[in-house]
Formats: sequence, C-alpha cells, structure tokens
Amino acid sequence: MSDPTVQPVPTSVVEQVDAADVTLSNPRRAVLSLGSNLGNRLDTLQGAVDALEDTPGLRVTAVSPVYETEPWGVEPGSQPTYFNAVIAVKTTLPPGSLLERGQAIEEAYDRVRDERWGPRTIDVDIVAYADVVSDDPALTLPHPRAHERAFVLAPWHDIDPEAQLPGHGAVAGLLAAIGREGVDPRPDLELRLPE
Ligand code: PH2
Ligand code: MG
Ligand code: MG
Repeated sequence: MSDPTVQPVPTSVVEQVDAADVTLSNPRRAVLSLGSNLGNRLDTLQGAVDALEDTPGLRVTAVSPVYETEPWGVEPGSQPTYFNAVIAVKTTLPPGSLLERGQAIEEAYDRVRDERWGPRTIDVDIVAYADVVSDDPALTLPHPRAHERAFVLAPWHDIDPEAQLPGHGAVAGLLAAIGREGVDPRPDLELRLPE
C-alpha cells in the first residue's frame, strides 16, 4: 500500500513550474513603439526609455532616431505632431507583464484615455514580441496596425534593417510599399540608450 503521508504532486503544478522556468531562463526580444504629442515630447520619450530600462527583467538593447510625425488616423491639423521612436529590448517578462509595465509608465505620465487616438503624453505599444502571433483582444501580437504605420516601420528599420514583422514579412519591404510621407527625421534630437 502507498504511504498516505506522501502527497502526489499535481501534474498542473509541475507544468506551471516548467513554464515559469522557460520564461525566466529564456530572454526574448521585443520591439516597442513610443509616441508622444503632448507636453515635452522628447523628455517624455527619454523618461519612458529610462523607466523601461529600470524594469527588472528588461534590458534596452537599441534606441532608434527620433522622428516628427503627422498624427495618423485623425483629422489633419486636429492634433500636435508626434515624436516617435522605436526601441528593442531583451526581456524575461512575458508579453502580458510587458504590457502592464508599459501601461504603468503611461499612467506615470498622466496619460488620459478619453478618445481613440486622442493626443497623449506617451503611448508605449508592443510592436512585436519574439515571433508570437496572437489575436488575444487584450494584447494582439504583432501590433495590428504596425505594418501600415511608417512612424513605426521607419525607426524600426533604422535599428534593424533585417527586421521581420511576424505575419507580414520584411519591415524594409513594408516601408518601401507605404512610403515615408509625414514621417520626418529629427537628427537634431537624440534619445540616450541607458548605460
Ligand atoms: N499613435 C496613435 C494614433 N496616431 N500618429 C502618429 N504620428 N504617431 C503615433 O504614435 C500615433 C499616431 C495611436 O496609438
Ligand atoms: Mg498606439
Ligand atoms: Mg497604446
């Protein structure tokens, strides 16, 4: 007869430990888009980069040039222009935790969400996370509109000319197809890669 004091380990627990272990020991690459069109746009973008670098389990590996961009998806002239940039990170955070961290940074900058595509102090979007493709409404991956936004593709292409957008192909080709209208480099401005 088996010893009644020895409890069998439930299979589900064993699987959870394994899943956590894989995430913790396996940093993933992700690409984030940063945008600001209210307040001190450059300082805010730098603050977001620094806050991301300060996140346990996350390292910023590349920071793109800064672009000044026409607001996309809204009436022309109805909003200030954006500063946009893209960063590459290496992280042990799973996608949902990375999303929460981005939202916490948005809240720290008093981001207001009262209209779709309304002006904002800071928007932190996950453009791509490893090669994950997901239609989870809480976090669609890759970002559902990244392939049609030059303000994402141009800075991404700058930091990784070979980049691929999962499900859509080469960033270089996508960018060539849509063009760079309304997306102007600002070589006089620079974001620092945290030490
Ligand atoms: N973000 C939006 C909507 N429109 N336009 C530009 N130029 N840059 C953005 O970051 C941006 C936008 C929603 O997130
Ligand atoms: Mg966005
Ligand atoms: Mg967003």
